[in-house]
Amino acid sequence: MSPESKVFKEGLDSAGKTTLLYRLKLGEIIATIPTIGFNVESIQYKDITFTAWTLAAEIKFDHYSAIITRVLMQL
Ligand SMILES: Nc1nc2c(ncn2[C@@H]2O[C@H](COP(=O)(O)OP(=O)(O)OP(=O)(O)O)[C@@H](O)[C@H]2O)c(=O)[nH]1
Ligand SMILES: [Mg+2]
Repeated sequence: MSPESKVFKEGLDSAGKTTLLYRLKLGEIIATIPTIGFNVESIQYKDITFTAWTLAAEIKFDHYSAIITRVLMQL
């Protein structure tokens, strides 16, 4: 991973995407609720800075492909 990278995470409902995002950002496990839409956080981890997007599992690719395409174009 380059010093500044962008990461897009997608996974099954309750797979732990948001938990991992905030574990890296805050260094601790926080209580989460199911994501509505998506989370975006800029994270510094060791000597790497990256922007991480986690997308709600509830978002269905066939219904929201335009939204997802716009998100991916930011990466
Ligand atoms: N046992 C266990 N539980 C975990 C782990 N990671 C996350 N969880 C739990 O799983 C539940 C769902 O975690 P989230 O991080 O909200 O999952 P998500 O993938 O963001 O879910 P959506 O936002 O609904 O897509 C929470 O109760 C977490 O505490 C893990 O590694 N082990
Ligand atoms: Mg989530």
